Amino acid sequence: MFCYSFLRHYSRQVFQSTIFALSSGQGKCGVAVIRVSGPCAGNAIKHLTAAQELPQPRRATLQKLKHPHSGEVLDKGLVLWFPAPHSFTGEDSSEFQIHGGVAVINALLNALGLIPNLRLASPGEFTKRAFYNGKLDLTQAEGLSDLLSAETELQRKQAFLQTEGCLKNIYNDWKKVLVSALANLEAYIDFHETEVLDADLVTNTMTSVRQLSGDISKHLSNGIRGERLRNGVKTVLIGETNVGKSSLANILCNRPLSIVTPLHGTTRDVLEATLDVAGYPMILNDTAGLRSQTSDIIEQEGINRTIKACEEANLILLVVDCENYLLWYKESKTKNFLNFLTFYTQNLNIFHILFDKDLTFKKECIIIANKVDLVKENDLIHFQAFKSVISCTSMKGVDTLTGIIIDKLKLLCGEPTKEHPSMNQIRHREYLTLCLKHLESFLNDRQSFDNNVVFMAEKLRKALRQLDKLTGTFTTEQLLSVIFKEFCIGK
Ligand SMILES: Nc1nc2c(ncn2[C@@H]2O[C@H](COP(=O)(O)OP(=O)(O)OP(=O)(O)O)[C@@H](O)[C@H]2O)c(=O)[nH]1
Ligand SMILES: [Mg+2]
Repeated sequence: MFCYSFLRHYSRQVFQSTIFALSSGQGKCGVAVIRVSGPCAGNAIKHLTAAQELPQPRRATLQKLKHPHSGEVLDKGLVLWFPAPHSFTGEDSSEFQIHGGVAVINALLNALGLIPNLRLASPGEFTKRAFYNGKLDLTQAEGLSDLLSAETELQRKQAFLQTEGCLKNIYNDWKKVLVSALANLEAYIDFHETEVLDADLVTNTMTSVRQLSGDISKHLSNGIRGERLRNGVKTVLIGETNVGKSSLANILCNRPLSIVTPLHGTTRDVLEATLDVAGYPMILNDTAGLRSQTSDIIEQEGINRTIKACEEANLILLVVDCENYLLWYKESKTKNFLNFLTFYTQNLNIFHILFDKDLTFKKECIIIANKVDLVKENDLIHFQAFKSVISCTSMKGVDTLTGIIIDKLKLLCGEPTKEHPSMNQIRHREYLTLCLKHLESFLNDRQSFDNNVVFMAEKLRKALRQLDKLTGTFTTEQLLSVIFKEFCIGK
């Protein structure tokens, strides 16, 4: 009968060493938390408090903490005892909440180092132990790492849902589908020549694998949003020289990121700022203004960099000078906005980056007309085609523009939800893509079911293996060290 032995599950591991580290942030603070985990975590409490008995589990008690050799009182703080398996790591653990001064922390860390079998933890070691002890899977561990690095509200939300197991649940459900499909195939292999099997067995198996393959494809294409939310939306300000790109960059950043002068070609480099826009992370680039003719090699290099940034951008803020637009408008016979955009972007040599041949946008783009304060009242009517008409000098239209930017960020990142959590890392994409490849290859073999069924089962096994790698049911020490080294010490 079907053998499940290729599923290598991690059973609870017993580590010999007991590790400790400062788990709260570095530097002076009100309260610092030192965490200890491993077989001697209880001993740590006994050595530092000189008590015979351990405190009641999970109850904070205020105790004097003493040097394990001299008995000198180093500090007074809360002591907590978490016997295994009811702790973060799944091991015996203890926690000391002490005064957050640098010398106090060092004194306690030195004291712990004197206790036999205790050593300082390496980065991510607590979480790694939690993983080995089945407290969390790899996607949850990654979520935890992201939660510690989250800088915006929606990054926090996405990471938190992941620590809660939202991705894990989806991937485990998919694994169940594959395990059951494999069981069907095994039944078919073993019995179809000798016994009467359910007539729908093959059809049902194919249907469930097809459904799964559709779900994974959808998850992969939606995943691009989660990746943007995790990494930040690369947003590039682009346009002719002197149109006010840097002025707008400074407004969006709320600080003088770039130099602004009345001279054309002021900005030479790509300047970058990371912003939190209504909870969405934005990596904003101000760039060198584009013009076709320049003999200045520094400016030319700036322009090359602008083009590169534009190619890599998720969102383009294309800035146009109102007065320049009016000049075009008054001379134009068609007065067609798309004609203007073609003319403008062709002049700047970025038409091919922004537009497909049929004049649809390749990238998300907001077209902004700046310096509206210089436009006469009766000319304002000619700007109706612009979504955003602003003045960086008077701030007119800037709030509306911010709203438009937020809408675009929503579109690009989506909103993380419990029901439809998004994959968000290259690691996820790699394994899911491989999994899908095996499933598609399986589905394409449909015609040769009878002669090929053993071979087909192997394809499902390979697909399942990718999901196992994703959740860490099957993994290598090498991969784990890459994931856990992202963590700080004490987590
Ligand atoms: N009247 C008016 N002047 C503006 C406005 N925005 C910017 N300026 C002025 O336009 C000039 C150019 O502004 P920048 O922000 O340096 O323009 P830029 O597009 O970054 O220019 P480059 O870096 O040379 O490509 C400066 O003198 C700004 O003060 C505006 O809304 N109205
Ligand atoms: Mg500039």
